[in-house]
Amino acid sequence: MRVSIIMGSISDREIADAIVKQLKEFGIDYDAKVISAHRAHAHLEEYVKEAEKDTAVFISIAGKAAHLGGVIAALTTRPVIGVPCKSSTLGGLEALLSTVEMPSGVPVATVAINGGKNAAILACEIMAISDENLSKKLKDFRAKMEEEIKNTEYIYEG
Ligand code: RP5
Repeated sequence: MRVSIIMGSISDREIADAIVKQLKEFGIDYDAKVISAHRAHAHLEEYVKEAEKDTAVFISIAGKAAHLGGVIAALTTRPVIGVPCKSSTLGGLEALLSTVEMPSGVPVATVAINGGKNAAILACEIMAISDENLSKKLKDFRAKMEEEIKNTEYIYEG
């Protein structure tokens, strides 16, 4: 099983890059596509229906009127993680609210604005429920973070 990443526009590619980087570190297979919910809705439906056969988790990346995560969630019962993107106009708050405020019944698990890395980690955590190998990788990942924090020194340079 893999993670399917769908971005609303190629302009979201930096967030996709952060997700792919983290998934690769965990050794998780992925697929990444650009499919806008409003510019290509028929293609989105076709893609999600086909992709869900091999997909454990979908990650949507969208900015502005960010309905992509909600539309994907409407088309599948696989978990959907939404990454709201920062915009030059409203700073991403609009995308955060559009993504997180799903009406009851069809959830989108929403991470922080531009939170691609956390989206990948959360996808890994979901997949690790039934995968001992992934579970161990997550524990090692946390231990490494803790070690880095312990080794971080503060030196006053004033
Ligand atoms: C959303 O609108 C995309 O996800 C992107 O974040 C934003 C701007 O898209 P472009 O106009 O750059 O294609 O649909």
